[in-house]
Amino acid sequence: MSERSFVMIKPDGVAAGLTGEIVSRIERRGFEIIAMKKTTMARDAAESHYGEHSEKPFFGELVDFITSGPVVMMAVTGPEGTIAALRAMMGTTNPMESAPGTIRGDFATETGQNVIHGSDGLESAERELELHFTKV
Ligand code: D4T
Repeated sequence: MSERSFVMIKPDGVAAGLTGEIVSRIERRGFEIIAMKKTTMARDAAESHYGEHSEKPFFGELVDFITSGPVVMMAVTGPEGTIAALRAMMGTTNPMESAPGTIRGDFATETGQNVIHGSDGLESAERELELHFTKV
């Protein structure tokens, strides 16, 4: 059984020149990147992507931030457990609590600008892949 996830380097990560480092970590771990693109997310796509947070006080800032510059989107596959393993590589949502060695633990300090996104489950992965890569 294989599993696929939607992974995205956020505008802060792209602006900091972390694309190569993050792509390299994903590849060296043994996961396969089956699609990748650099794009600036449209506002309606961002509102849909973060739809579960639409009532949260940080929603407006979140959408402003994620549409503020180019992101790098990837469809990543690997064996069963890949979605969770990618989340573990990323670290916790609040980077100040992320372990050293994780992407956020090495490269971020703020929850609102935490460098990377990865789907948090099978359903969200399929939803996000369809939203951002209609043909993957
Ligand atoms: P994403 O979805 O970006 O990978 O983040 P997480 O899965 O780790 O965390 P999340 O869905 O809880 O939050 C989505 C997004 O909102 C930002 N955020 C979150 C924020 O700016 N302030 C907050 O208080 C929280 C909880 C960061 C990630």
